[in-house]
Amino acid sequence: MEALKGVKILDFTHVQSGPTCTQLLAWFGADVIKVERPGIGDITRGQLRDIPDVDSLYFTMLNHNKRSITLNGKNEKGKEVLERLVKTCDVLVENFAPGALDRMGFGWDRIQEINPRMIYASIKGFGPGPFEDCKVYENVAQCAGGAASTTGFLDGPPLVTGAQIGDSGTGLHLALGIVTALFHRERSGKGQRVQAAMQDGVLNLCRVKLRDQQRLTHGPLTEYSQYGQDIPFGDATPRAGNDSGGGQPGWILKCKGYETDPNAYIYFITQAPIWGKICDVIGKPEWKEDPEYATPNARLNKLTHIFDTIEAWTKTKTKFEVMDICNPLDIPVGPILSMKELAEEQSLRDTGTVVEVDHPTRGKYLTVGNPVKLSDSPADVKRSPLLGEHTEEILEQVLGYGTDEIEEIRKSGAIGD
Ligand code: CAO
Repeated sequence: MEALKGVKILDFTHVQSGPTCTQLLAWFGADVIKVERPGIGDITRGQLRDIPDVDSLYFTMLNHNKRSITLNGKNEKGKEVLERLVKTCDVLVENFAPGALDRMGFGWDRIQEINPRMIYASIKGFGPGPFEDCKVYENVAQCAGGAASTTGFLDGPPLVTGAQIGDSGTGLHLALGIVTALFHRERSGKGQRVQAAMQDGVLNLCRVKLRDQQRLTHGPLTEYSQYGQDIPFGDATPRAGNDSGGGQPGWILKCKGYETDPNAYIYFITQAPIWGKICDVIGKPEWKEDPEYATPNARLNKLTHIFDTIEAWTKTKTKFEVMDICNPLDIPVGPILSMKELAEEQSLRDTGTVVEVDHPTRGKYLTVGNPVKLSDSPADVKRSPLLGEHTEEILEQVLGYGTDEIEEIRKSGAIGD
């Protein structure tokens, strides 16, 4: 049984952050009704297109399991329909630029008047403060949330990461807020406002870097490579290259074939309890007893030399051979997997994490399925809707409009041609 069966989501989201949230809710079984502008729709339908006149992968991969209704929220008749949707649905989710829904006449006060049980969930770039009116995209959030200043190499510029922690990350945060508010509504009978700012979401994911910021006032960060390299620390958490985040030193090391394969690398962690096994594997058994290497503290100022030595060994093996040798010894290692390798990985297909979907105009494509697995409520990934594919169905079945009324709505231009 679908866990969120019966929950109706009025989905006013677009681009990536909001759609990530409502897609998750749809996978958990909610009925997600995506409202799109007639004739235009979510702007991503037409962005980064790989096939002419076909919804882009950007759109299809973020809007599975939803229904699409076209509706002009600025048209009088459209507003009437929208009001009916607000009355009928449990949750409204939006990630417009600040103030857009208020300008349309559907601010929080109005929503509460129409439906006091409604949960009104929003993503914005920033919370209240100096930047609250700004429009924000992924990389802006990564920069403003502390990720960019702490990513990259010490001697290079700040870096953004390929993981969409600003958009998809904040969508995830919002989804948690929504189900929490739904749980609360079960007991209180009242809806509430749920807000997630992208800056806050990124900072939440960068929590350990704020930890390090405070540790800095008590001395150098000894697990950072720069400590062993005698490079002084400044007054803010520095970029740490590929250093591992915690107290278990790690680094990305070259493997066999790295000269031609950009992903022939492995992440290698020198976890303290298995130090002896590492020494044996890399041919340095003498390091086990040598006081200069035997303890984690003694090793801290030699990490660069230690990883160079381990790399001399990993360079003689493929990343998968390193995995095969190290995993039985409990040495934590992780291959650098390319998107190509992930797309072809059978175990990810078997668990439904990578799914092949069929689309009427695109044909077959791959997507990432629900990464959160519920034992009694498996997610069945269904293709994204075409623009306005369910307009009549929703007007009729969800809102109870009759044929004549639908004709009248159509004539007003509220749902397009
Ligand atoms: N009917 C009528 N009008 C509609 C409509 C509908 N169904 N759907 C959208 N619109 C209107 C909005 O009301 C808005 O009109 P006004 O500006 O007149 O109020 C207009 O379309 C454009 O909305 P927008 O400003 O949100 O869109 P944009 O492309 O200019 O900006 C973005 C995009 C993402 C920068 C902005 O929405 C934003 O900052 N969102 C919050 C943060 C966020 O989620 N960012 C991540 C996006 S993913 O990278």
